[in-house]
Amino acid sequence: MKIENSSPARLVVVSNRGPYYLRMTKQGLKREKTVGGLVTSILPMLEKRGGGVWIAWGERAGRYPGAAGPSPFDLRYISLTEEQLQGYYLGVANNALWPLCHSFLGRVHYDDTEWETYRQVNAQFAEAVLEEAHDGEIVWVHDYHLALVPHLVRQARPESRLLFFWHIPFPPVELFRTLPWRREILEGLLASDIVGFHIPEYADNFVEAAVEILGAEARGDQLVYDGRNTQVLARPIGIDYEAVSRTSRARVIEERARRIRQNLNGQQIILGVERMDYTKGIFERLEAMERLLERRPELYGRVTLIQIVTPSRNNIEAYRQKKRETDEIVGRINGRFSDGFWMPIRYLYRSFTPAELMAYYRAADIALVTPLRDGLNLVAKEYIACRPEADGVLILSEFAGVSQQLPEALLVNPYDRQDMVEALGRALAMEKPEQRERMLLMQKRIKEQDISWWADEFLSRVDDLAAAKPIHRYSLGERDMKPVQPMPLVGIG
Ligand code: GDG
Repeated sequence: MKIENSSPARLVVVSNRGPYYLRMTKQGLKREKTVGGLVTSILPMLEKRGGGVWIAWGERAGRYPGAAGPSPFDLRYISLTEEQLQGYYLGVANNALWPLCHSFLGRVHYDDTEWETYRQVNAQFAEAVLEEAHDGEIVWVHDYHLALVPHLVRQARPESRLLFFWHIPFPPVELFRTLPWRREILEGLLASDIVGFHIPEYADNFVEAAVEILGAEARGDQLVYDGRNTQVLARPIGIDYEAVSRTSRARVIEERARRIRQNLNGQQIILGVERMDYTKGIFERLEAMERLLERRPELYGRVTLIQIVTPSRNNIEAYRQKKRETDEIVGRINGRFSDGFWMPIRYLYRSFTPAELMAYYRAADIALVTPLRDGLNLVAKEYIACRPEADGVLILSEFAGVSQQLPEALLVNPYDRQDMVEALGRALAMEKPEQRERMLLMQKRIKEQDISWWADEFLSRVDDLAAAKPIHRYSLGERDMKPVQPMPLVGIG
């Protein structure tokens, strides 16, 4: 079933960041797409669905029909004060939940005052939801910034149809226990009809936390708590494969890719693309590159790593620190190995347009996607979609959720430099037939499990729940308890 036909219900999407930055110019209001994994997938989903509203934080608060452009949905931007952003976004979301969920316990900072702000801001989002959502509409809340919203909406409007998707890993219960607000977060999420994660490991961690910390009861894929059921579902988010693949074949992108290759005189190109973040393993990857060059002098002048890093969260010290470390190691490696004609690392620290990015994907012989931990990772999927000749090699961290969908990639442990060096060696030497065999399998899967598939996996289920229409809607046994199809992924325990 395609999303277009799956349900007539209008969708209310709620997330911290919206799809566009809006700024006033002499020509009027201009919009510019924001960068990040959530927007990459959710924007085409809402566009395809053809109606709805997206509620998010935005500097220009207000309601924008057509999302201030020709979009088929409206935007509702909520304004937050500097102090609120500090506590809710930089504090709880980025200094507590982000490191905790990526298992970086040493970077975690818990602060009660910031938590108060997080609650306050979640209440503000919930209020906007209550204003925007009408009877029968589906409210789909996204990510760890807004974990309390489902509970707040449910309290005010018990019959709401609520979905929640958690885009980052959900940590093992031993780590999650350290969170002072663990009960509230779990209760917040359990007010949803469905809570979604990318892969079964995160869903299992969540179920374990709900059982151990809240005393919820696990029944199949349902959690029973406080007199109601919540379905827990693992489905990896997709990209708009057809659109990405089609655009990447455009003449202008081909031409740009050709120029990138020409500039590097036919060298083999290795590519890294990410936001500046300590979870993405940029530093470790550069160390692996250094070791490769130490061991293989015959590669001098024959291989270049293009490392694109998009500035992100640079008002947090941990991020500024990572930026300094990255600058230093790039300087060290280039200083050590460059010979005046060749430079092993091209380090591009800025934001690119989607078209520019696609040209890099097309130009690269190898994509090096080696986060230390990543909920899923869309860069790997985009690289695959941008290989019309079905060539190229993907080196992928086993700690990225997407590795479960892509066993044909060269899987590596990003903490193990030797493993990374060996994978680079293998990738540089891989013959075209092997590249093709692996790439075709990956393309098939990522194309099938695209954004429409993913959205439909959730939306059709929430429709089924509504169709069941029990009298006491949330009491056990009255919901549609049909078993969920086994997850169509490979290699999951
Ligand atoms: C979170 C989770 C999960 C990057 N630089 C530029 C740019 N990008 C785009 C990429 C890609 C997106 O940003 C990054 O997505 P990721 O999935 O790799 O990572 P996060 O932003 O951390 O996303 C992640 C995701 O949510 C979805 O659930 O996969 O695990 O952490 O689309 O192409 N885009 C443009 N210019 C850039 O310079 N235009």
